[in-house]
Amino acid sequence: MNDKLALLLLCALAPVAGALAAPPKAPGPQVWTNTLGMAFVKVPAGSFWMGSDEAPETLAEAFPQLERKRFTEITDEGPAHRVRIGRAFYMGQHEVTVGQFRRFIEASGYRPESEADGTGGYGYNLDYDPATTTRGDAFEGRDTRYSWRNPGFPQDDDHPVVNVTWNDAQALAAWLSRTEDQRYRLPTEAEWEYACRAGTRTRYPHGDAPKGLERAANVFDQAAAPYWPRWQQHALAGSDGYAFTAPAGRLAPNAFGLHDMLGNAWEWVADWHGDHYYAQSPRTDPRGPADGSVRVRRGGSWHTWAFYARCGYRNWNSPDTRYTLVGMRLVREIGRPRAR
Ligand SMILES: [Ca+2]
Ligand SMILES: [Ca+2]
Repeated sequence: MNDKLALLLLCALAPVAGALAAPPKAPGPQVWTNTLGMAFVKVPAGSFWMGSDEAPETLAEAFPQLERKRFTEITDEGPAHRVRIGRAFYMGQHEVTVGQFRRFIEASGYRPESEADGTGGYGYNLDYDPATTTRGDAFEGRDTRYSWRNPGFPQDDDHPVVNVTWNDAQALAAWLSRTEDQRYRLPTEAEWEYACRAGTRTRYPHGDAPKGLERAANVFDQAAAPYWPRWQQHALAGSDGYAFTAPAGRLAPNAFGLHDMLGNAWEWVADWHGDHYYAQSPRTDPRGPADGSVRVRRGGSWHTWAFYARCGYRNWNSPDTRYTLVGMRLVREIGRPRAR
């Protein structure tokens, strides 16, 4: 081989050699996208410790700015117990967004409860004073000015939809199931917590301390505190960059590749709430009490203090509740044909 030919060969091979030498990319989550543009991540079957039974004294030490009674009000988080999730499922990688919800409304003709019942939703209003209302709600409402279309602060199409009810979530899941011939639903409470923890057992996926939460969760932080100066002492020390909702997926994902499980919007789950349910729940695929009056929501929101944005924290509302802080995320089942 003469020198010229050798040089030509070397040049031809160089890009290939370069490509082969490139370090392998870390594998991302396996993502599946549906007709509304919702991304879903496969969450494997497995077991985890659900709930929390930390002593009030321990929590008081960790959250010194909170009154002690707050630590005795959360006995529904215990006992911590081992739960098996019997089959893999697709979990929404993000909360359902405003744009996805709008496409659902336009395609289905569904009227969200806040509009159908004529009472509206809740919204942020700088001039609103909770002291002027009997319920003392933190936000103005119900008011027909507010709905999923308008929570009183600007939202782009990629922000999580709020002011949606548990019943609205059921309607979206049913419509998607019908049009795509799949089985969509809200996650069970156990699936939600399993997905939130993603293999961890600490208060937050990154550990027990609120510090660091700002990298993965849009909560009540230094960006939000100027809007609510009287709650300044409860703001996270760091800044996640958002005073109100953040575009879905802007902050770091957990080990399953899921974004915003904590913070941004509270997420409806399928289960009724039961104060003593964990003491007697089935150890495999629990589905919540057989009946009840309030449905569970999980994960905290853009307005939530760190203590209430733990993976184990449970809150609830009636299924027709719509609020500035509450949204949803869906599950798509794997390998289970839709019931006909
Ligand atoms: Ca924030
Ligand atoms: Ca969330």
